[in-house]
Amino acid sequence: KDKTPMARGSLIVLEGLDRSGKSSQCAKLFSYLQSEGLSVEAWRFPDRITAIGQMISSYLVNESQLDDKAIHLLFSANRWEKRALMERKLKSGTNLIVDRYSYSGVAFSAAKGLDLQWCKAPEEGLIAPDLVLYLDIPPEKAAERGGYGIERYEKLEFQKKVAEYYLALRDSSWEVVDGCLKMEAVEEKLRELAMNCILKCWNGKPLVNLWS
Ligand code: 2DT
Ligand code: MG
Repeated sequence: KDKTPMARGSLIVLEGLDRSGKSSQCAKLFSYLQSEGLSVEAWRFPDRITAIGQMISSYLVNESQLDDKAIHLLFSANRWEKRALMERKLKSGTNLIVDRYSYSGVAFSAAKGLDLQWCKAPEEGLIAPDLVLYLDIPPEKAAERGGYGIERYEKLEFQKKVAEYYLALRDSSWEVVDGCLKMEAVEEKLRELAMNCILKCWNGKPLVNLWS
């Protein structure tokens, strides 16, 4: 009741299809917040550095084959292994800008045909993002942008399915930003939305878990 609100950092996630501009925008947002004197770190999932992350990476570059459910659980475990650190960072006032999170986890696996609820279950209890910035771009348009790489999933037909599942996962933490706008316009929009979110968290918006 008379709980003093705790100032904390915010968890800001960028999501979108491959070639939607996510990674560039993460980098830009990160430097901007840093230049504003805020405590901020840039994270990404999969985190390919850890032992689990290396298994994921070798799967993505087709050096290994894994059952669809097994790889789904590895992606999730890769987030779980960073959960405690994530909570400490947020509680100590550091803002996190994260390139992909549970929404990618669910959308990509569901696009392979796995049951949506089954895909969501292992994400339950991870920290819920304060803000999800979804860079919305038609899959055809994304495919035109310098082409896809050679990794698994980087194919137009598959990306179309992923896009459908992403939009089915939208919740109140989401802001859909038109990824077809000029890079500078997207950057400006993201800055504004991020600053707003950071202020709310600093003023004590409570930390909650997925899927709330
Ligand atoms: P990058 O291109 O961003 O490195 O992603 N993916 C990602 C999943 O299938 N499940 C997940 O939980 C996450 C985080 C999306 C590599 C690919 O991995 C997919 C693209
Ligand atoms: Mg990629």
